[in-house]
Amino acid sequence: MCTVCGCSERKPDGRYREVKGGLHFGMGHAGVHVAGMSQSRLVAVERDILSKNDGYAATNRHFFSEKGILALNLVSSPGSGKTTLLTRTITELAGKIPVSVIEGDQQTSLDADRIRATGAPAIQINTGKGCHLDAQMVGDALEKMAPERGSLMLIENVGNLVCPASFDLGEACKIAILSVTEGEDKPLKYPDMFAAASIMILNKIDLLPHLDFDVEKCSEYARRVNPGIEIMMLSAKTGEGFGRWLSWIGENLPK
Ligand SMILES: Nc1nc2c(ncn2[C@@H]2O[C@H](COP(=O)(O)OP(=O)(O)OP(=O)(O)O)[C@@H](O)[C@H]2O)c(=O)[nH]1
Ligand SMILES: [Mg+2]
Repeated sequence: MCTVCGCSERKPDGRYREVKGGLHFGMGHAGVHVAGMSQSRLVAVERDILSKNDGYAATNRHFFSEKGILALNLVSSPGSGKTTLLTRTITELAGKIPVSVIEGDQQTSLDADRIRATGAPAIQINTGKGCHLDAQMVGDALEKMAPERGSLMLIENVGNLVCPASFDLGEACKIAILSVTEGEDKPLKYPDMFAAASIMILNKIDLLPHLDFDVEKCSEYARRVNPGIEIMMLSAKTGEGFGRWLSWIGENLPK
């Protein structure tokens, strides 16, 4: 019997494994540790949460498919440039593709205000203590927004490189944005996010001359966790590299 939480699992399987230089709490079958909760209980709770989420995600995906909408889920750490990327994307696509935005943040409507300033419709979701958007929240926002047929729906997730990886919102794909000021090691440190993403956008490349960020190494790390990931380099500030991003959107809009 575990002396800490009273579960029937024993250390190291139930709580941690000793690894070189430390303790790894993610090697039990739940892949995560919560104080006082057994691995099997954790697996049951996660399955319950994610299966309910998947039901809502399927409804959202059906909605997008029926309306010929390309929905993208933008995920990253705080401040990597998601909203800047969105505002430039909206401006560049003005008069060509209608765009609407769902913004996710714990608090404030600052990002939705930035989007609305471009003229595009935006709805802000505040998650309170929550660290990610879930599919039910997005479904509620869709009911209020009624996005146009054949449009682009950009969903900016809460700035967090961990939790949004696990939640399907019904999007066509997740796009991970990593700015070059964050360091090239992030795909290895937060592998779930880069494994879940179809594209990694390396943003803020205008700053590369001032940094020691290793683009080759970062790309190799991203491909190590996700061999199929597409990598785009751009600057949401200057617009450098934006052509490829805009072409990708055009190619992936439902015909
Ligand atoms: N130099 C440079 N700065 C950028 C670029 N993109 C964004 N920034 C700056 O980075 C800061 C954060 O940008 P945001 O677009 O607010 O980042 P975000 O990911 O939406 O942030 P959260 O919503 O808080 O997670 C701002 O000061 C932007 O002006 C870029 O390509 N180059
Ligand atoms: Mg933002």
